[in-house]
Amino acid sequence: MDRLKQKFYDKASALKVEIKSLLKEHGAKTVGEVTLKQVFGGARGVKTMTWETSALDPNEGIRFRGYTIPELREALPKWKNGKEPLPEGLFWLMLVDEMPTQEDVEWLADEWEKRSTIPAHTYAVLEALAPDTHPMTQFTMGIASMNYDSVFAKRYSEGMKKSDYWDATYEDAMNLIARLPKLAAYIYRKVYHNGEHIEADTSLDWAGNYAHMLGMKDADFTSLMRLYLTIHADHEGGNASAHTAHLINSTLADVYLSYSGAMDSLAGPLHGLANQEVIKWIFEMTKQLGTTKPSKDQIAKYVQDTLDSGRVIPGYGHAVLRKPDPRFTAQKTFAQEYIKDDDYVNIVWNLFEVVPPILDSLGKVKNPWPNVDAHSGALLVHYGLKEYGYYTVLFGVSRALGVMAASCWSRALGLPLERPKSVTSKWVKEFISAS
Ligand code: CMX
Repeated sequence: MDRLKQKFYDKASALKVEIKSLLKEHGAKTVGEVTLKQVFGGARGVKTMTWETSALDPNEGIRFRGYTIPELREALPKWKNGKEPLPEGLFWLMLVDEMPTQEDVEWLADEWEKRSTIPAHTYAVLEALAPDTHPMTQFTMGIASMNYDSVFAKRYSEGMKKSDYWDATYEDAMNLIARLPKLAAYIYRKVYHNGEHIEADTSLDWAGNYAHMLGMKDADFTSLMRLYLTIHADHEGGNASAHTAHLINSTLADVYLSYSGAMDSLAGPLHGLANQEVIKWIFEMTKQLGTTKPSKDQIAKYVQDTLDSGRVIPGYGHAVLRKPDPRFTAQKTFAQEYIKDDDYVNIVWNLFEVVPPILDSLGKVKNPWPNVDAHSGALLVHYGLKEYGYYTVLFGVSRALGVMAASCWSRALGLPLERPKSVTSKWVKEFISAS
């Protein structure tokens, strides 16, 4: 058994015993009430699952195993002389709740490199699609096609014991994460660079190799990728993509199927696709105004026009957060450190001043502040990755880290099939008259 797998097994076995006795003693305790507003309103705030890898506070934002993003930027191991945290380290932390050493992350980078081969039939699936199929559709189909060699699916069909589910899930999760940069880079080069693919550089880390296979040469872009793939990795379990994976996974479908479903969820404009929508909307603004240096008054009018036309302001608002997203702040800090006077970065910063009071004035928006998607596009454009139809794939590569770690926990803890209750509007009316 490899060192990470052994560590995970020891931790998960201990927690499983603990949860069993905790439920025996306290299983009947109430953790909250559900109002009719929540029943009709997308279950906001209803506690319905456990998710070990991260927790989201409305005011403070995300903590990964107790660490904030600025803390992780300091504490996680770096690559060679790099300044940015390595996603390998975050995966280790999320999976086993221990800060990894330099040696641990180097072992993991090496392990993922060994597991990174994409099956030939997956490339054939991608090549069979209409060439201008959206990159997220290509991504989800590529991922689903790899269920063909799922360790979990194979062992299940051979009669695997329940107590071994975690083992097969760990193998699939490690293989899937290892393959994603190659799959994602293949899609990028196929759609935007005439299929001129770039061989992996096996001496690099997971994020560094991804940047290399995309064809991005600037060392600062590689640093951005290490940070980007770290901060997008997890946002507790209730967000649409993580929750989709959790639901599918609970049927004992393997992680290729559950993660493909998660990516279908991420591809919606109210969730991950917002990162493409933000920069598209900013490009439309600069085109309409005929300048890449719009004044704050011009920006305010453009924002108001967008609202008047019945659309949302992409990159703003959140179902849980009630303050600026620390993932937005981390990207702003990166831009302040690495980038001098970029027109699109300046627009993003001016939007940060202009949008919140306008959204506040509507009197209905619960969170007028920027979310993670408000900033990422301007950074990518700065380094020359301007094909915004691809942006959600980058988000999707990162999100696998949290969702795969959490999937291992779900199987190790033996979490059951998820099956909440629905009611009809007729039931609601009868319930009201009876109460
Ligand atoms: N622009 C305009 N109106 C907004 C808004 C925004 N950015 N955010 C919320 N609102 C509106 C809602 O549409 C809703 O209006 P109606 O009552 O007329 O339907 C009202 O304000 C109340 O919504 P809310 O309770 O504040 O927000 P929700 O929890 O319902 O929705 C979210 C959250 C993210 C879908 C919403 O803020 C939004 O549409 N934002 C823009 C899209 C976006 O950036 N999504 C990315 C989120 C991060 C991610 O998952 O990647």
